[in-house]
Amino acid sequence: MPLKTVARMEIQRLEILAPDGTVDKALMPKVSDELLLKMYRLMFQIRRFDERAVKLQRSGRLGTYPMITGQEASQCVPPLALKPTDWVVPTYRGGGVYFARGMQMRYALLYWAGDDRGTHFPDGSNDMIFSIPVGTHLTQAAGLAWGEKLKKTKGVALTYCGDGTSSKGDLHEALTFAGQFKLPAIYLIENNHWAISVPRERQSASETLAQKAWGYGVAGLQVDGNDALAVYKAVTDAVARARAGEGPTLLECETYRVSHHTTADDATRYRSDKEVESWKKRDPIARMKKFLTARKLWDEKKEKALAEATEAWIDGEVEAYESFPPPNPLDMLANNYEHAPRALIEQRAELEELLKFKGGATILTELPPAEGRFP
Ligand SMILES: Cc1ncc(C[n+]2csc(CCOP(=O)(O)OP(=O)(O)O)c2C)c(N)n1
Ligand SMILES: [Mg+2]
Repeated sequence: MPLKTVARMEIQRLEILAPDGTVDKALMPKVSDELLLKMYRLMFQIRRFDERAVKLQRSGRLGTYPMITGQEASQCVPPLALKPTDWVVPTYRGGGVYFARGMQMRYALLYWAGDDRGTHFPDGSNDMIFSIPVGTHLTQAAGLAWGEKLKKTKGVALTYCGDGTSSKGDLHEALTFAGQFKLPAIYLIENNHWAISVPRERQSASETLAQKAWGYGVAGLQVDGNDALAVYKAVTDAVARARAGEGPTLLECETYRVSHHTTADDATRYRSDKEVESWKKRDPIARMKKFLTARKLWDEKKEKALAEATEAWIDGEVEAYESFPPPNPLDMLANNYEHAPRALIEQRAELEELLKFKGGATILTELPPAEGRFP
C-alpha cells in the first residue's frame, strides 16, 4: 500500500518588472504615477546616500556602516504599503526602510557614529531602531503584532531579516508564535545571497527560504526583490491579509548585496567579480528607470534635477549630523533600565566625577578596575 499524502507544499515566485523595464501586465498592481515616481526617487536617493556614507566612513567621519546598494527595492518599497501607525522593525541593513518611513538621515548617521542620539524618532512613530544582533528583533515584531491584534487596531508589524538570520532559532520561534496566533505580521527575508562570507548555498539545504513559512502555517511567497512592483504587490497583499485577520506572511525577497558586508569587510576575498557583475544587470533602480521612461514619466532632465537635489539634500544631512554637539559620555549609561542597579548608579556617579575633574575630556581608560566593588 502506498503511503497516503497528507499535505503538499508549493512555493510561488512573483516577478512583474523585468530587468529590461517591461512589465507583466496581468500581474501589475494598481499604483498611481505619483507612487511609481516616489518609489524611484526613494531608491535613487538612498543609493546616493549609501555612496556618501561609505566615503564618510573611509575618511574617518563615520563608524562602521552596512551598505544598502542593490537592495533598494526590498528596502524602500514595503513601507509604502503601510500606514504610519503600523510597526516597522528593521535590521542594521535597513537604512532604506528607515528613509522610506520618513526619517531624517542625519540621525542614521549619528547612529552609525555610535551616538545614542541616533536612536531618536519623532513622537508617535512606530518604528524600531536597526537591530544589530541578528534575529533578536523577530520575536519582538511578533509581540508588537500581537499587541495590535489584542487592541483590535488592525495595525500590522513588518519586520526584516537576512538569509543568514533565517537560519537562527529566533525566526522559528517568531513564526511558530505568529502562525499559531494568526498575527498581523509580515516577515520579509532579504535574501541578498550572502551572510558576511557565507553564501546562500551553504546557509541552508532548504530549496527556497519562502518555504520555511509552510512549517508554521504561515503564507509564504518568493519575490524578485529587485523588482519594485513585485515587492509592492507582495507586501500590499500581505498587509491586506493581515488586516483581514488572515494571519502572517513570510516573503523571501531575492536580491543581492552588491557591496561589502559592511565597511569593515572585504568581499573580494570570498566572491568573484563575475558574480557581482551578473547581479548588477538586475539592478532595481535601472529597471525602474527604463519602465518609467517608457511610460513617459521620466527623462534625463528629470534625472539630472533629482541628482542635484539629492546631492544638496545629502550635504544638508551630513552638515546637520556633523553639527551635533559631542555626546555626553554619561549617556552611555542612560536608558538601559527603568530602575538602574546599584552598580550602574555607582559607575555613573564615578564617571560624572571624573568628567568634572577632566573638564569633560574622554578619559574612560583611566577608570579604576571594577572588580570586587559590587555585591
Ligand atoms: C546574535 C548575533 N550573532 C552574530 C552576529 C554577527 N553578524 C553580523 S551580520 C551577520 C550575518 C547576517 O547575514 P544575513 O542575515 O544574511 O544579513 P545581511 O548582513 O546579509 O543583510 C552576523 C553573523 C550578530 N550581529 N548578532
Ligand atoms: Mg544576507
